[in-house]
Amino acid sequence: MQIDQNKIDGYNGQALRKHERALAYLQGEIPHAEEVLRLLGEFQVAIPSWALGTGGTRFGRFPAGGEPRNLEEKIEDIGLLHRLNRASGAISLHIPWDIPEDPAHIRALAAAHGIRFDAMNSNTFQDQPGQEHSYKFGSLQHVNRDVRKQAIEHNIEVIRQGVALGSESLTVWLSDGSCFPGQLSFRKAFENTLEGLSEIYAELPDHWKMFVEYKAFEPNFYSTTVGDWGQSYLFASKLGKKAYTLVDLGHHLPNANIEQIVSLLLMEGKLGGFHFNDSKYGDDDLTVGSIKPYQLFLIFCELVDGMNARNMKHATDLGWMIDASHNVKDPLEDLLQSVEAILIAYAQALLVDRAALTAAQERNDVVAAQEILQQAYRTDVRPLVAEARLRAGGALSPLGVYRGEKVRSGLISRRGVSTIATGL
Ligand code: LRH
Ligand code: MN
Ligand code: MN
Repeated sequence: MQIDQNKIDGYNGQALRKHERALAYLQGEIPHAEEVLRLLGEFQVAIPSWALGTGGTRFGRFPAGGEPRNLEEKIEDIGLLHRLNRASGAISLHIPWDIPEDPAHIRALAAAHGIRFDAMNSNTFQDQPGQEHSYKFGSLQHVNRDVRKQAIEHNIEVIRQGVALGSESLTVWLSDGSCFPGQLSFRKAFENTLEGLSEIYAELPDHWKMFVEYKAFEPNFYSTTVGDWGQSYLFASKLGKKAYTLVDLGHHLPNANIEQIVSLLLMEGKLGGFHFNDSKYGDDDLTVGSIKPYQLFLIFCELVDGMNARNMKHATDLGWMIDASHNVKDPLEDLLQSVEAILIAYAQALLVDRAALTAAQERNDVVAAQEILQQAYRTDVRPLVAEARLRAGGALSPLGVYRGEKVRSGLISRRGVSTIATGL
C-alpha cells in the first residue's frame, strides 16, 4: 500500500496554519527549540516484526485482518509507518518467526523503503517443528549439554542471518528458569548459561553488540535465570565489552524504579538497548505511554542526562525498539501511537533545565527540583514532534492520514480478512 508524498502534503496543507500557530508559541517559549527539532528528526525507533499482526493472549486472538503474511509484507507495513512518521526506519526480526530465505532480496526491499535491520532476536523459548531437543526445561541453562549445544547453534545461525541482512546486534532473551523450588540449581543454571552465552559471544563480528534481555517472570514463575538487571549486568560484564544489558519496560517486578536502573547501567557503560511498551500488571505489552507516561518521561530524563554525560549520540548509540502487541487495536495504529509517545517523552526530557535541576539538587531544594521536571513534563511538545516529522517529509498527523486513506480496508482487500502472522 503506497501513500505518495502528494497525498501526505495534501493532508499537511489542511492542518498547516493551526500547526504553525502552535509551533510559533513553543518556539517563543523554548530558546533551544531548533536543537530539539534536530534531535527529534534524527531519532528512529525499530519496529518488531511480530507487532504487525494482532497479538493474542493464551485465551484467544482476534485478528484485525489484512495482516502481513510474510516478511516482505511486514517490511511493506513498516515502510508505510515510516513514510507517515519518518521515525520508524528500522525492523527487528525474530528467528524463526521470520525466515529471510533470500537475504539479498529482503535487504534490497528494506532499503527501498528506507529501512535498516536492527537487532536480531533468537528464539530458544519454543520448540520448533522437527527440532531434536526440547526446551521444556530451558535452553542455555539446561542440564543436558546437547540441548545447550542446540540453543548455541541456533544463536550462531541467527548471527549469520543478521550478517547477511546488515544487522549489527543480537538480542538474547531466555525464558530459562524454574517453576518450583528445588527444580534446578541456581548456580549451575547460571554457569551453564554463561558458558553458552560465551560461545555465542565468540561468534559475534567485531562491530556487533550482544544484548542480554532480562525478565523477572513468565513463563517460569519461581525463578528466571536472567531475571533482573543485576543478573543481566553480571552476564554482560563477564562476557566482555560487546555485551550489554537490554531493558524491556515490562520485565520488572511491580513498582521497580526503572529510571534508576537506566541511570546506573548508563553510568557503567552497560546499557545497550530498549524495548518500549507499557503495562499495568506484568509484561502486558500495551501501547507505549498509555498507562504511565510520567514514568516514561522520567526514564527519558535519565537517558538524555546519562548519554550526554558519556558523549553518546542519542539516535544511534543505544538500540531503540518497541516491543508491544495486543488484542484490541489495529496493530499499525498502535505502533503509530507508540512511536509518537516515545518522541513526546524524549522531547519533554530535552526541555528539562539541567543546570537549574543540578543547582536545586545541590541545595536540597526538593520542591524546585520537582517543579523543574514537571515544567518540562507539562509542556505540550506535540507541535515540536509534528514539526520534526514535517521537515523530514512525514505527516503532521500520521494517524489522520492512515485513517483518512482507509489503509486497513485496503490491506484487508489485498491480503484477506483472516491472515495469520507468525509470532506470539
Ligand atoms: C519476552 C520478550 C522478548 C521476546 C519478545 C517476543 O517477553 O519481551 O523480547 O523476544 O518478548
Ligand atoms: Mn522484549
Ligand atoms: Mn516481554
